[in-house]
Amino acid sequence: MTPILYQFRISPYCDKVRRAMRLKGLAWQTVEVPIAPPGKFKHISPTGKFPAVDFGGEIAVDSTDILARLEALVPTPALFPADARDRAEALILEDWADESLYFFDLTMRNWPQNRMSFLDDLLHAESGLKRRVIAAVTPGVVRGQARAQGLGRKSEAAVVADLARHYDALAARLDGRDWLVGDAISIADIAVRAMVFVLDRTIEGRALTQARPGLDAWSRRVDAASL
Ligand SMILES: N[C@@H](CCC(=O)N[C@@H](CS)C(=O)NCC(=O)O)C(=O)O
Repeated sequence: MTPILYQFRISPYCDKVRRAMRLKGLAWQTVEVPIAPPGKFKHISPTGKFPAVDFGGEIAVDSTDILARLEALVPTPALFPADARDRAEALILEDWADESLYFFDLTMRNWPQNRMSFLDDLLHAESGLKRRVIAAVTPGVVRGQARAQGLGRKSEAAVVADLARHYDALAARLDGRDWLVGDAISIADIAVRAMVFVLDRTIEGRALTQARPGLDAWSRRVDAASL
């Protein structure tokens, strides 16, 4: 059985799933979900959110649930630490990446100075009129999502200061150790790296990573294991 990943290539949650599958040495097939019109794969993901993975007819949606399924399918190398306290920490960090860092991605990639690379990544499979229409509509839609969450109401300087604080916390946690939790790569490293990876595609995010050698070295370490 070869799992089928339904993805938006640009999505850090989809990157997280790809990294987990590579780490576990799994082969998979990819179906790229079109940005528009929405709903084409509603039978796969009723919420319209991706990633979704078809495991031989059983569909898993949500990257956290998908990683749990992958862990059951291929237990080693383990992504969920065996020690209960480490596992709890890893899951908290994973959720922080998914539910907090993600909104820095959504907010910062839509800033005018970063928008060109954002739209290029988002629309890699689109051309012609469809590409122009989605490119025209997307900034307003994404701005609305960022404002609804709250980060999008802050000044650029305040957002960068918030992210710098988060990166300082990551750098401090990584001081003297290779991985975020315990002594092996885990779901925490995969989830956080997937977000840092897209944030590195913003001018401000890249500068923040480069100013923290420990964070930069960890990024390369996670990539070597999962890219
Ligand atoms: N909690 C979900 C989040 C997935 C998610 O929000 N994916 C975005 C792409 S980055 C999406 O599908 N957005 C489409 C939509 O909201 O309609 C996970 O971990 O998989």
